[in-house]
Amino acid sequence: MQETDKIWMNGELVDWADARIHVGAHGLHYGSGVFEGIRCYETASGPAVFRLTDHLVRLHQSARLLGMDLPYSVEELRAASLELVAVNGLPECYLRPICFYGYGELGVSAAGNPIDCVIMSWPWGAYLGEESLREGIRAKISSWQRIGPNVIPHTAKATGIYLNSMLAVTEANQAGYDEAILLTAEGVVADGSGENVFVVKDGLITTPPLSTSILPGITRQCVMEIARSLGYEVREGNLIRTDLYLADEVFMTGTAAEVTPVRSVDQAEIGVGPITLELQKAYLETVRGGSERWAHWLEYVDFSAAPNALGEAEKQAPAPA
Ligand code: PPE
Repeated sequence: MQETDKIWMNGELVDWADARIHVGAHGLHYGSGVFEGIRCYETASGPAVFRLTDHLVRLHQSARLLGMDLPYSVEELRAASLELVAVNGLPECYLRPICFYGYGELGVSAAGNPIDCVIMSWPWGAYLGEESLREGIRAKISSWQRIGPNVIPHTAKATGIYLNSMLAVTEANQAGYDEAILLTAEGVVADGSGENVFVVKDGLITTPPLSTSILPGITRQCVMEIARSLGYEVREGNLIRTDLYLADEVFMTGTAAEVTPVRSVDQAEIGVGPITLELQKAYLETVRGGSERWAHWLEYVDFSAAPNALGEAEKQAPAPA
């Protein structure tokens, strides 16, 4: 990963190399943490973090589901995120807030452990490779099932859940595919290892309902609203694997993946379709401030709060010849 200058850690900005935790941290042993993935985009009015508050509200909800009482409010984490982007001086970056049970007691019960809160920011390009947004990706139905709602609350973006995603994406990659699509124990389509899934058939756009062991994706919700505003009918409904095989178009959404076309699922060739590309274009315009209607989704970074940040970056840039 590309290192940046500072990391926000428990209320302080520390140097990237100094953001350390003890190996006895509870979160390392038991996956007891919650996190977010957020993108900041450069816009005509300066860098803006897309739906920052909504992501931090979800972080708090994830924590509640794990019984974690986060020591920082949404407002405090929001201010910290905006400050971090300004200090690191990157107009386009990915933000990763993570809160986990830290070092104190070891043992499965988290009682007695402090809660550590960290925010990292660094440049993260296209999630599934530069070509993926144009050419689409090849997905494989995973042999690993999505964890059920009574296994771990899937509504929480909890770190431990991602072992399930890691197994699925590793299996898919080893079989030569770009990404995995997971089904639930009942056999309906849930999501990708780090994205929500949509199917287009005869002009109708369908995505699995929130009850289907999925993360309530913020990009999913944006794309549903954008699609409806463009006149498409969007439905939340159960999908089975053959709906993917027979789809006119399949695409995935996520903060990291944005809107990524899926050009094949297993052996079924689907191709990259026009509705997917239309929604991708509308989404990418929206996140970069190109849509008045959704302008309220952008939360602008105040670089004047960290006057040295951009100045330092400029000073390090080679002088023009
Ligand atoms: N499902 C899963 C399992 C998921 O991890 C994500 C985000 C989504 C759906 C889409 O959610 P949203 O970002 O709110 O639209 N996955 C994050 C990447 C995980 C990773 O570290 O890799 C992300 O997109 O930031």
